[in-house]
Amino acid sequence: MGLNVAQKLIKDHLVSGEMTPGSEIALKIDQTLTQDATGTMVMLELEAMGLKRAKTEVSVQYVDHNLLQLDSKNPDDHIFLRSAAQRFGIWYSQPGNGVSHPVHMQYFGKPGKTMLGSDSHTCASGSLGMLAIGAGGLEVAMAIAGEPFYVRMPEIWGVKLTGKMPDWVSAKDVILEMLRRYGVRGGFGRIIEYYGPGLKYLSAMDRHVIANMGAELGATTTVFPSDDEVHNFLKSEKRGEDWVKITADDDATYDIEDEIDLSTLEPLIAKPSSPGNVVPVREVEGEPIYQAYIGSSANPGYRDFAISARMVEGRRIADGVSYDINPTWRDILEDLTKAGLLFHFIQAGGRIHQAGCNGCIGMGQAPATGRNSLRTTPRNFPGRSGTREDSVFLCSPETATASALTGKITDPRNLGFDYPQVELPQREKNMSMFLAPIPEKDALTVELIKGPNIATIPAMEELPDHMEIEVLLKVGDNISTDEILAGGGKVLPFRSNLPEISKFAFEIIDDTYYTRFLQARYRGGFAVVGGSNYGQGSSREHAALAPRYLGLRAVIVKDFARIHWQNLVNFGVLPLTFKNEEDYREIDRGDVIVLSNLRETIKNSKDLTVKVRGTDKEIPVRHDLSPRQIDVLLEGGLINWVNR
Ligand code: MIC
Repeated sequence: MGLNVAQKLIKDHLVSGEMTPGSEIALKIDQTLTQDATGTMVMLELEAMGLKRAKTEVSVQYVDHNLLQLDSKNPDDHIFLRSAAQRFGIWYSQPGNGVSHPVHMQYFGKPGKTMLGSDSHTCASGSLGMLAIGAGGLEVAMAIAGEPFYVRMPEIWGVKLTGKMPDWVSAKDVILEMLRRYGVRGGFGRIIEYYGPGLKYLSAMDRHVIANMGAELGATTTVFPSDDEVHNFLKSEKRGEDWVKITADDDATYDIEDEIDLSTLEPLIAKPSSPGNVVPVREVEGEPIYQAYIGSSANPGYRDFAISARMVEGRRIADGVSYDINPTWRDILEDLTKAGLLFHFIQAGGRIHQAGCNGCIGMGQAPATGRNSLRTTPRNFPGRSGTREDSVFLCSPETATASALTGKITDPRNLGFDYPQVELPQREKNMSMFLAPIPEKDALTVELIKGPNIATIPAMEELPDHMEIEVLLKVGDNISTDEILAGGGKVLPFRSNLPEISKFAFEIIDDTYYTRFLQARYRGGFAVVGGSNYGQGSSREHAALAPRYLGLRAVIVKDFARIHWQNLVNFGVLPLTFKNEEDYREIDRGDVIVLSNLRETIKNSKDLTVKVRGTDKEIPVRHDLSPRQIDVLLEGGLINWVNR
């Protein structure tokens, strides 16, 4: 039987396991991507493993998240990362070069290759016919060291695209349509593969928009075929020789079949505070806005900026609106400047920011309390913008810019002028802001330069056989890692300092937690109980590591998001799910739960019983760990496991 694109990519990289959905497979990893907010930990982990040199074909360390230099912490991290990249044979992309995902696609992405990245939006490179997956930093460190990546074989969800998008509708509306239909857990355990005649109207960068936000559907990744459009893209980047054709066989099938007729789409918008809260723009039209924000890895391309620039050309942004222009990468700034388009933004009253992640992860540009902010970014989880009481909507550049012009949420079709046409520029290849790896003999003598804020990861003890721990926190559905451990200007500078960053654990939910966690730590730790899709969003391993450092030993939920579940295991936290979802009601905050004979039980069975002390409640729960993960957990986490 013929294979689809995802199956071909997996088959070519399969190290062990069966390609049967649900069973654990191991994949050879060709490329890695790390960014500064997760990369400092990765480099410390490589140091702890005693790695001599990266074993991948290409590994790149980007600096794009922590660009606010309020004091020496972030610049110290940049210098550390630069030294570590040189030490381990990794490319280094300097601050100012731009957001990892589009930059990687432009300079390093290759059809047919696998990539593991310590950022959940790594999947964006699926736009080129790569198998690109987001994971926790420790797993990326393992991949850099040449180890395979373990993941459950996903189901392949084929989405056939037909028709052509109408004017004022663009790629962002396609992924918002997927989120409207299926919500933030719709892609769990799946790879989304787009195919069909509609593809010819989607440029490689449009596909990046769609692949990027597959993360918001909870998908393992997204893939597109490597077709003529990908070839054209690589040729325009002067890398035509890197192209190989990868398309689904004629008789290929999918585990799940689906279709979107692009011609029926209209401008869509995700309301606060979930990317899954999608409605047509016309339903919320007229609401006053405070901010319109352009850029981020979710709308990074030249087209996205150029269309917005043409829309504001010769016009003024509405009074009182902050129109924030975040040119995702340096080349975009060059191209917009050469084409004279930057001028239109400036003249219309736009605020120009540097190339990087910026306000997407709360590093500046926070909106005013309760005021509506329209963003082309991928996420609007509560508080992620940096403002606790925020009201963030996600939409296309067309909708954000239309709303900036009128001062209220506006369906761009109602602006009353024609849809601007955009020509893609001829660009020069400019790698001047990359530092290439140096030869191994020189690299081995490079010293790691650690500023005072860079702390070594403390040792973690193995899984105890008996736990009697208090449930300190009970949360509902869809808790994101932004709520477990926030980003933003206050917290991100501590990404390389676990004791300090742990002070912010769950702070967005309740800022009294830190002291209560510390007290619980001395009583043997604590547990968290949650609803469905626990830990959705970012790949940040700090969201597992910081609570673990404070004494988190078990999390019991209805179900987990993929990357966070894996991160919990990697740092020795027992992830359990209720066998009967209604039992979520049976455990309350303040209850002390008892887990006995744990080490033997998890080895021999998937089923466990949680007792609630002082009651006769016995609650059946499950773990879904592979034998390898059980070993890791018994050791107290992946670092201990690797060391032993
Ligand atoms: C995000 O979009 O949430 C981030 C910030 O890029 C994260 C990575 C991080 O927390 O460092 C992600 O997506 O994994």
